[in-house]
Amino acid sequence: MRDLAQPSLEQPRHDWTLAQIEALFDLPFTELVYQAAAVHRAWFDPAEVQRSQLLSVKTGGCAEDCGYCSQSAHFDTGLKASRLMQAQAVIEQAQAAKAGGAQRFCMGAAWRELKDRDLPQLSAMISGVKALGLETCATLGMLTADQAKALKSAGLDYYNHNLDTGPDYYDKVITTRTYQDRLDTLAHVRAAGVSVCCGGIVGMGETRADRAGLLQALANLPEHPDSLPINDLVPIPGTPLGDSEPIDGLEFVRTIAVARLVCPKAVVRLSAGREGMSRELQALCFLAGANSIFVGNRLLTTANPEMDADDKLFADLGLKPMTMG
Ligand code: SAM
Ligand code: DTB
Ligand code: SF4
Repeated sequence: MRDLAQPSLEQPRHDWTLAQIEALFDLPFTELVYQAAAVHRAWFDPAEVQRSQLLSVKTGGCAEDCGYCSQSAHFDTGLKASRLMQAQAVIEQAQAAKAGGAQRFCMGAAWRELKDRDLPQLSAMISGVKALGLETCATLGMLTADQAKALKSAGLDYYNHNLDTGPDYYDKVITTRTYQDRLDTLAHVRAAGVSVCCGGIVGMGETRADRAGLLQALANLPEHPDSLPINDLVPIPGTPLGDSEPIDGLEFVRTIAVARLVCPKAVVRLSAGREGMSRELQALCFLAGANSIFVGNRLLTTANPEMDADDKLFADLGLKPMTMG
């Protein structure tokens, strides 16, 4: 009989080697999914899926050159840029998201970094959303230690800041900020006591080794991310990655499964890209350990499945919203 690696149901580890993570990717598909499902069940109720909803509170005109992004000022994507929304308008959208069944509301801004002058408006937004009884999340670019503390005081529960890809592929995708810049922001977020939401994107032309590198970087952070989004690239015409070859669905499921194995206690989000996925592929992702999605028919600037379709998917799969801790 072959010697297959056994699922680790022990405490999370932070000393993963690239070879160990690549060996997980190389497992026979059903073995990998079986192991990931076992680890998923050790830490979570596998029937529960967390539901987050996004709102772009400041769209487009971004100084960064992230090669996948509709919002970068470096590429002509036809997107109309807009200013930071008023807190009250955001709170109204959050109310609607809550009524639709979202548990967490994530406010995204197309910024390279947060500017102190915008803090009062953002703080009003965050505290207003929190007061509705929603978990709050924001993704605003790079933060200083003091800015992270100010957001925490305003009532921020989660901060999303992705590593995006493995360290070796990173400079093929983004040249205007470094991997270390991202790690520094994550450290400030963690130090401020804000939960970390950090993951990446696949389907950008990276190799399996690059995907393993991303998951290694995430697993070897001082603490595993609380939320771990895996985005399937939504190709945007006009961006350098707009014509990328889509990732094979089974390879996407493998990525979810390995994320579950190396960060066993993280809430793994089947994030951007669901609009292009079959129900069956999404079901495989849930089996492989994904336990969060974005709900609502819009992500930041691109489409997401209609709420009705997701409600039906949940009903057909016997899934229910995650009970908040
Ligand atoms: N500007 C901030 C930043 O980059 O940190 C926050 C917003 S940014 C849009 C948040 C994340 O969305 C990116 O790090 C990336 O992982 C993901 N993302 C952006 N465009 C995407 C696309 N076309 N397909 C998949 N994921 C995407
Ligand atoms: C994350 O990892 N994915 C979300 C959220 N964090 C901010 C963003 C997905 C964006 C997809 C492309 C768009 O709608 O512009
Ligand atoms: Fe700007 Fe964020 Fe888009 Fe990069 S991903 S271009 S930082 S909005």
